[in-house]
Amino acid sequence: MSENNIKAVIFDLDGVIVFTDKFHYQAWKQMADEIGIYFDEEINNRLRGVGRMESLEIILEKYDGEPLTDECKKILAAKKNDIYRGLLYGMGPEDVTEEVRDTLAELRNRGYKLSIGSSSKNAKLILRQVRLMDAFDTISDGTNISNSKPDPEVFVKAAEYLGMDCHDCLVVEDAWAGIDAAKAGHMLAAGIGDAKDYSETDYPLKRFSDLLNICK
Ligand code: B16
Ligand code: MG
Repeated sequence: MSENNIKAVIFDLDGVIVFTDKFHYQAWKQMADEIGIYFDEEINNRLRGVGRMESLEIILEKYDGEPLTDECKKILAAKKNDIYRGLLYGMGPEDVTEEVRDTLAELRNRGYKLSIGSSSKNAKLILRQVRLMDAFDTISDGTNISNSKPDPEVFVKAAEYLGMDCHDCLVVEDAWAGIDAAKAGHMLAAGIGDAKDYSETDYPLKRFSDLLNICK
């Protein structure tokens, strides 16, 4: 075990373990085109780590038609999700790098408990597709929370499922909102990708396997 208190590692999924950004983009783009709303990759970047309905609200900032009912918004989100899931079924084990697989296995080998902490309601489908279900002790995802990141709920639930104190958990995130969620949950936060240079990040990761220098 390491010099710090870390006993468990909670991983965000999208942007950390797998990269489904392009599928989110394609699916939202198709939905937006159908109802004539402008959507681009820059707007898509703002959706990282943000829940599905909250993402739709961001996309609708460009909508200037008649106000949409909640029912209508649900239909739009469901349409996007159908397209997105269709794309996820095309994923396979090759969509996870050897570096990620080896690092997860080594962390377990060193005695750390591992969990997923993802906003996605499709997390289990993704993990099944890439054959990573067995790499984690538990999964906390969009199906067991009522509040999206930056609320800490998804990570606090993960700690609870693992039987761990929040102070003993390290969260690994690519989104600023996810780092804020970890800090709000009194956890340490490692940032990769966009979150690497965020001021609230405790441990910047140049690459995924850098985790092995933190969790010794
Ligand atoms: P779904 P993460 C997040 O996953 C994605 O980053 C975000 O773009 C997406 O809107 C959210 O999941 C909800 O996903 O529509 O599949 O429930 O980064 O928290 O693993
Ligand atoms: Mg993410």
